[in-house]
Amino acid sequence: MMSTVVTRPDPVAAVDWSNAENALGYRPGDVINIGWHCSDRICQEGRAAKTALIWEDAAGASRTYTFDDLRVHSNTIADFLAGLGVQPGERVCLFMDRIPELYFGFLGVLKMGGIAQPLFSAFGDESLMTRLANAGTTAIITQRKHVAKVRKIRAALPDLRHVIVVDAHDAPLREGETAFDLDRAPRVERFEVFPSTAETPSVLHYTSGTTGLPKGAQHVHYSLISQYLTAKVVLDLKENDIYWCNADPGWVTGTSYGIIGPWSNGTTQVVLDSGFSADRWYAFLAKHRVTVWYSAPTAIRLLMREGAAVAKHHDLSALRHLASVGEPLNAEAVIWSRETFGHPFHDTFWQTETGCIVITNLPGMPIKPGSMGKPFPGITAAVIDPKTYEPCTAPGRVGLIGLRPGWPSMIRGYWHNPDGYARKFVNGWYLCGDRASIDPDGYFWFVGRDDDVINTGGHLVGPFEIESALLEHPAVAESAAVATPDLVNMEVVKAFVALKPGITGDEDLELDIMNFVRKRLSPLAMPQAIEFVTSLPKTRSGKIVRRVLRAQEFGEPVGDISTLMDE
Ligand code: 6R9
Repeated sequence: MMSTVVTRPDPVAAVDWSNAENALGYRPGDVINIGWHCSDRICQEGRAAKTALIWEDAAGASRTYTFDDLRVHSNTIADFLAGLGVQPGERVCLFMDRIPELYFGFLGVLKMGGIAQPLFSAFGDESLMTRLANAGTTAIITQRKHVAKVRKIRAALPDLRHVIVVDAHDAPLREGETAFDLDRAPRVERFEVFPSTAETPSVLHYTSGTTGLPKGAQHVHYSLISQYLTAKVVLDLKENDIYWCNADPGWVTGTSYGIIGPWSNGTTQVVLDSGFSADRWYAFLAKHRVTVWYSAPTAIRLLMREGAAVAKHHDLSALRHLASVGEPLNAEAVIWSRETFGHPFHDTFWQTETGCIVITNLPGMPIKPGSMGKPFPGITAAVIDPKTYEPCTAPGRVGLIGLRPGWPSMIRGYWHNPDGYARKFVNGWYLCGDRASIDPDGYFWFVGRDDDVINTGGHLVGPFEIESALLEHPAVAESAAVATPDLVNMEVVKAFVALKPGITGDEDLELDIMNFVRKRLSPLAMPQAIEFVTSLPKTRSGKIVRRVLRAQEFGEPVGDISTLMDE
């Protein structure tokens, strides 16, 4: 019988992590620093004058930077941080819109040996607070428009010694805040890059699970090996490509494939710091003659909703390779993109924890629309039986996605949470928390998450964080946050709320609660619907059973409810 442990897709059977080590000139024990590899090394290879970044904002302002600019600007920020006394190993949070300083700052933090902690600028003060407190962050680099959120929580963050504002210009700052202006700062041509080695911590990304607050996924500099190779092979990056990854670096896609992957390959990339608009996006693709585009299913569904005709107004003939990540890529989206752009979106599956693409449709591999493809060479993936924790041998059986640990970009732990990390491993497999099946040809088919995490528009939000925020609202006694279906975002947050005695729920209260969560957490975490209930389904030990509510929302069978409390 055919085994459903799949290790190698056919088209690139010769690809191996050692290819990346050789290409990057890395030998075990060498110094390896992502910041240096993405800038200085490219310059040393004779590509200093090559364009690294073309940046544009919502208003149409645009700036272009070479790899030498990347080198010098990241040096300048690294030198500035070191000058403030920020030490190697300390966490430096990047809390900015997608402005050039975010990208240079990311490389600069890594160059001085700090741990880069990127967070979405859309986060409210409570989301920010949770993550800065957990990481014991020393410095935060932000913009004037976001500094108020930092001010609100600063007194509760004793480790936060430096608040750096990149666009203060001559506006007054508060005591303990420091202005940094890249255009005015003396250019630092030479900076002694921190001699990090393979296991030196590099990036800390916060990701949501079912229980507890978000966990800090801790990456190391050696992750570069995986990110370099998967960007080159899966995204098919070539010397003359113009590459666009429309992910924000607050999300792992925006760092692994919005900074490290492309720049370690010396690829020119474009960044659009602006919200979604089909016309704007197509105009951007056309203007810059983008050749490789890495996007996400929700964005693709939004484009589909606008209709193929909008695309026809723009010259998208430069596009040659499309890829997608973050949520299930439905078959219709693959077929639509083939018809509209002449190229199908290639699905890629991975996680904050994996650091790189692990299951994918490689370029040249026949695509089965709706399937995630096969494991990347060097990754051993299987569907694990949830009872025996052995790989399912029968094709088509649904089980848990399991990966054999040990590839370069796998996280080395959750920050200050070794137990949480240990719980992800069973019987020698790292369990992703997702369910899938494998067909007789070895293609993986995503089925759903195996926990209560809500995937809204490709962003994971944890029910615990939302419920904690809900409980702070004066009218709320108890709550459960679950996913409810949505045409564009696939899932959105719905909250079931039991009110305190004497309070009745009405539309005003509903809006008030929604805004309350939006301000504290983020627009994505905000419940799009609130249902007032008198009680919530619970286990006999008093735990709220979200899966019952979720199943109702999706019209699915509720499953075994024999342990639920009879209310
Ligand atoms: C990169 C990233 C990881 C979770 C993952 C799964 C979902 C990601 C997917 C996908 C179906 C795909 N996911 N890619 N589901 N098809 N191609 O998304 O990281 O934010 O940690 O999310 O996202 O549920 O476990 P992260």
